[in-house]
Amino acid sequence: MARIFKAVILGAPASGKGTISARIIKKFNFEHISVGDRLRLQVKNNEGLGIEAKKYIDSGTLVPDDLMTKFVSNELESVDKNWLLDGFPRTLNQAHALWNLHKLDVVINLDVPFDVIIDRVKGRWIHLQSGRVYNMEFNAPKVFGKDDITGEDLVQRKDDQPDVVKMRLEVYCEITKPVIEFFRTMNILQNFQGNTSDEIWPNVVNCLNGYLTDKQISAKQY
Ligand code: G5P
Ligand code: MG
Repeated sequence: MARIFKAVILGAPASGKGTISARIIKKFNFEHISVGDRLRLQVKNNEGLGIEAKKYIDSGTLVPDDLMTKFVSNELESVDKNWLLDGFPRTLNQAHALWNLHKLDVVINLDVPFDVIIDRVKGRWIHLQSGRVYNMEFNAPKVFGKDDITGEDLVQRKDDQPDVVKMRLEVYCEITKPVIEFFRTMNILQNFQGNTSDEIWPNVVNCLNGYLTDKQISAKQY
């Protein structure tokens, strides 16, 4: 059996992790595990970690490490194909915990200027059930307020309000940035700079194609 390729995607809030991840899973054979999407669904259903996590998410602060690490290791246990973890780790404790459990192949870091992020986040709408993400200027839904695939309602995230976005960016600078350095010292960090996802995407494809020349790793289109 082919071995499982293990990847993480990092980046500031609204840097395009969900957008680039959706393109990766469309092109390559990965399962996308977006920690934020899975938490939001549990918040909506008032179940599992969602009950405890709601107050942290709404205020733009981080859910405690022990809860998050348990949540993510459980989510990863049932995955039997290449995976792309989005939104974890976000603290050095989480990074060490993940590294102890899984030796990652690559960490994709999206490096997008904060002024670009602040501008684009205002136009974000999401489909809660699937995590599909839209933007009124960049990738608008075909029908305003409706998901392209299911026709269900789109919602705006509470934590996309300007004061909460500011808090999330501060938390990112103080707590998450050291995680990038941690993976740099492990020699698995790939940094992608750009103002748009379209600019970043071809470089991500080249990078993953490089890894996927390894015959052990299966790809959808190759
Ligand atoms: P999340 O859900 O992981 P964030 O803050 O890391 O939240 P977010 O907001 O989901 O990340 P993203 O996925 O990086 O952003 O970005 P995206 O959704 O793809 O793109 C943002 C917007 O820009 C979209 O509208 C998209 O269409 C648009 N866009 C993309 N590219 C372009 C472009 O080129 N041009 C334009 N104009 N627009 C574009 O975490 C949420 C909370 O959960 C908790 C925390 O409370 C966190 O705040 N949490 C954790 N807590 C502790 N530890 C962890 N590991 C945690 N993980 C989650
Ligand atoms: Mg996201």
